[in-house]
Amino acid sequence: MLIIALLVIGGGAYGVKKLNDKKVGKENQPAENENVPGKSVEETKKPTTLQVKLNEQNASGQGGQAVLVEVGTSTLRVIVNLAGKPSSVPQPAHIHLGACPNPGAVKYPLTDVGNGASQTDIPNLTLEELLLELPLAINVHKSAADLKAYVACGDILRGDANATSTSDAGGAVKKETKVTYNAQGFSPKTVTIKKGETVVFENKTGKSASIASDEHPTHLLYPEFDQYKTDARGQTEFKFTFEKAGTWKYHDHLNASMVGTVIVTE
Ligand SMILES: [Cu+2]
Repeated sequence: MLIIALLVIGGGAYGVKKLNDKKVGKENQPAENENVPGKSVEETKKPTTLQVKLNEQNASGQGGQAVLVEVGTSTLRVIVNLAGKPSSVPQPAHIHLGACPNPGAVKYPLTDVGNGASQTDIPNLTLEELLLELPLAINVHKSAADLKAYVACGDILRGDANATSTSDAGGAVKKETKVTYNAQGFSPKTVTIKKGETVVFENKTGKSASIASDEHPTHLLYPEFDQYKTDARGQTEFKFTFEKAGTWKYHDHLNASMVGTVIVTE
């Protein structure tokens, strides 16, 4: 409830709807949306709020979430809330370059997390500007003395508002082919589809994975075919629509010996 209250103060109706679709969303839904089926007007607006799921690292018991919300005209407020065991020692937190679980250099320092929560105002930064700097991840460290131990990490991903741009405006159902990825590898290892069709990669390894076009690590054979660069980054399901005919080898970027092939015919 604290987060919701902060959002109402700082973020406006968009964030509240996204955060709390079930309950608060209805009250905040503008009346003019009533006759718009499916996609609401809000989704075409510039997002001013974004949620980031913070996944527990190293069995810390401290998963949680961060909310990024624009306040005023050019300040980005980052609110971190960790559930579970709050730590009594200050826990350094940063927005890092790169992605979980091993993000790179610090891009924006955040206020230390104390008793599971912190709030930081980053001046002269809008959410839109931040999203131009992806990939970024929010990382919380165990303590100043033990910076190398991570307790929570979350990739900053574009929100649903952007994801809807990939949906088919005509409403036509396109054919989807499923590839399951488990400890043994991709199955089926080779699939053949027609140009314009979609492959759904489902990660059932229980580990992080990121599907990418060969060759590792540059992924230049089909640069767009790279989960890391899409809204599905960090998700267990990655859908990709192949618009280029050819034989496209791919791999799990986080475990590059796992490979498969998608053959796309005209
Ligand atoms: Cu790779």
